[in-house]
Amino acid sequence: MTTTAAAMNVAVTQLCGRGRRRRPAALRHDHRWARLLRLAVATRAVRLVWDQLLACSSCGGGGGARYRRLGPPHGPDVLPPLAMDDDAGAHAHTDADDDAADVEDVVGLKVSLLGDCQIGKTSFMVKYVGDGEEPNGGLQMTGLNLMDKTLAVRGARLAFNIWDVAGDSQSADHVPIACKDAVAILFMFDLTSRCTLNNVTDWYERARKWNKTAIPILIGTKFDDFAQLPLEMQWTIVDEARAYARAMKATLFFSSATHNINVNKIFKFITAKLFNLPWTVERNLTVGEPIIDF
Ligand SMILES: Nc1nc2c(ncn2[C@@H]2O[C@H](COP(=O)(O)OP(=O)(O)OP(=O)(O)O)[C@@H](O)[C@H]2O)c(=O)[nH]1
Ligand SMILES: [Mg+2]
Repeated sequence: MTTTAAAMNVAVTQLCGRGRRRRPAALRHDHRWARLLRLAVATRAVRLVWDQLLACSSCGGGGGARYRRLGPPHGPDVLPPLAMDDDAGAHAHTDADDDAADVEDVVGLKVSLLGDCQIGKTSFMVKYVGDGEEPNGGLQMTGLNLMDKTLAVRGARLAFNIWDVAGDSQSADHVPIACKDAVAILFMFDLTSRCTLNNVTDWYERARKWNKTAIPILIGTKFDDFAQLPLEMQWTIVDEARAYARAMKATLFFSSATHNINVNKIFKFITAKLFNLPWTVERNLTVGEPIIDF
């Protein structure tokens, strides 16, 4: 293990240690009961969605199950079957979505994006939600962008509420609100800028103060630029990124918003993991390709 990885381990261990302050038992139980209840409702809704999807894919998209697909036909909006090149065509919520589900059965999933300046967080979010969409939402502040993407299947809807915190120091105040109640936190760094990977430790530490349960995902951005670097350099970064991911107990993805690599897949991974759905992502440890490690 590298010295950096060891240092990261120590940081994470200390962090976890600090996080173990105990609350009164009654409070803990209330909180846990509310979470369990929410999770049970959410799980039922998503299982319904998932069953419909499986039914649909098993009949080749026609016949048996009836559901309305969102966006252009080439887009894998609603948790399509896994394929390595299935990242094309993310689409924003549109008016057409509104009549796709006439039941107000929305499962909201808050996801936070954290990382240094200029590493591609906003580009990643915009790529996922849909090209041409501007960051918006019920809350607009300097340094904080919100976007929603709703996936609809007949009577059920799944809404990703994405909170994108700018990487400058003034925007760090938004970390608590962005992380609280998030189901997943995406810790992002630029694959072509090593210090942005080293700074993930700070982002992780800040985020875990406010949320100890969200699924951690480590994302190396700008894979398209990274792939142009000499292979030895790529090896070094891959090793280091994998060590960070292990220390954070995070799944590691290399992605490119520009080339739409592993953008949709990350959100599908979150959904499958949250609801224990029968969808698994394949590991890819081939240097020169977009790494996926867990
Ligand atoms: N080559 C390449 N450039 C990218 C990619 N994603 C984003 N960029 C570029 O990186 C720069 C920064 O992108 P942003 O999405 O604004 O970065 P950010 O992390 O939101 O930055 P802050 O809001 O300042 O924290 C822009 O010039 C993007 O065009 C990518 O996948 N590949
Ligand atoms: Mg941004």
